[in-house]
Amino acid sequence: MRFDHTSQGFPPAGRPAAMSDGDKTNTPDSPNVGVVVKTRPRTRKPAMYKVLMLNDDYTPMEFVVHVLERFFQKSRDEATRIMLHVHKRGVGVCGAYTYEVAETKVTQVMDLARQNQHPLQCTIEKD
Ligand code: TYC
Repeated sequence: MRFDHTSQGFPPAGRPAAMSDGDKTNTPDSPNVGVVVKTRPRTRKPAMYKVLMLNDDYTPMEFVVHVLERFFQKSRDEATRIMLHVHKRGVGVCGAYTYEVAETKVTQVMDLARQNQHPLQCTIEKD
């Protein structure tokens, strides 16, 4: 059988693969040396968007509390606190999320409100 490089024993024992004959970048005239440069990790925190809930005269308080529990993972006490804040002040924050998540929450709230014929409105505001 002829020598088959896909079988065991290639590259030949005693020569590390990284320094095989094919490495043309590390030569006596042009050795692999250079300045060590520290790189700053190029990651950015995603922009956050607040979901705001608006007051109206018709949506039942209990429905708003339900929405805050279901879509914003609030406890009943926290949901009630936020609902009463919106009722008294006109607007309140449900939570802060990345853009797509915030957009999805607004759609979910508005869809459920429309299905139940409530005029409840919410919007997105950059954090
Ligand atoms: N103002 C409403 C009422 O008196 C209750 C309400 C609270 C509606 C918060 C909307 O985002 C809202 N039934």
